[in-house]
Amino acid sequence: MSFISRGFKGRRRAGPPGRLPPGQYDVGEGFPVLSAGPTPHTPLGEWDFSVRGEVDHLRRWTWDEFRRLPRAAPTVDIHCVTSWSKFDTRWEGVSVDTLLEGVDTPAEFAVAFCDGGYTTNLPLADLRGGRAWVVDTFDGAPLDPQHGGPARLLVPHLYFWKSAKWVRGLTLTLRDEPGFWETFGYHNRGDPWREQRYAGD
Ligand SMILES: Nc1nc2c(c(=O)[nH]1)N[C@H]1C(S)=C(S)[C@@H](COP(=O)(O)O)O[C@H]1N2
Ligand SMILES: [Mo]
Repeated sequence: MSFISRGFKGRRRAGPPGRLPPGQYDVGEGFPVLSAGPTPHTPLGEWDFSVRGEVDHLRRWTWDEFRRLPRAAPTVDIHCVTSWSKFDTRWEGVSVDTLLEGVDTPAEFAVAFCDGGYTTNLPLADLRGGRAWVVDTFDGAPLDPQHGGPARLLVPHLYFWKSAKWVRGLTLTLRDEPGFWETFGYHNRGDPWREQRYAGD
């Protein structure tokens, strides 16, 4: 009965109909910070983004080169495995499709790697097709270091741990290699609509 669940859930909101995956609640205006370690601060002059591994040749962009790539401005809902969701988050950056353009590869998987050592694995198919970005701007302002600035991966159709903060590149791989949380028992793919939170879900 709805009045009972409202009593138990307190201020937790349901959000717009049809947009809240199972077991999630709408965090509203808040934006929690979840980091497994300290926030790295890489000077932009030392920053680069590379696509490496199973590639015909290494792709690498300096910060200035990255900033000159064609830009995209996705507004998306994000879903953290700890059960908060946030609707209509506004980002700007570069589509992963743009970064993979012309890359000749037999790889079917990728590992995103980051300053600080965090990694997360994804099927390349989840990074293609206009569903993944490397973003440097949130809500019209440079991405806060706590939230992954200067740049983070954004893969909103999967749980937010796949959206690697302080991302520095993608290693394309023939075989699927579990990343940081995936090694600690989180689901390998992490589709929030199928509630793939932990291995075996
Ligand atoms: N490099 C790095 N990226 C990361 C993490 C991390 O610890 N290190 N945490 C992940 C998890 S579990 C979540 S829920 C989101 C949190 O992003 P936020 O701090 O911007 O909310 O970042 C993901 N990306
Ligand atoms: Mo998370």
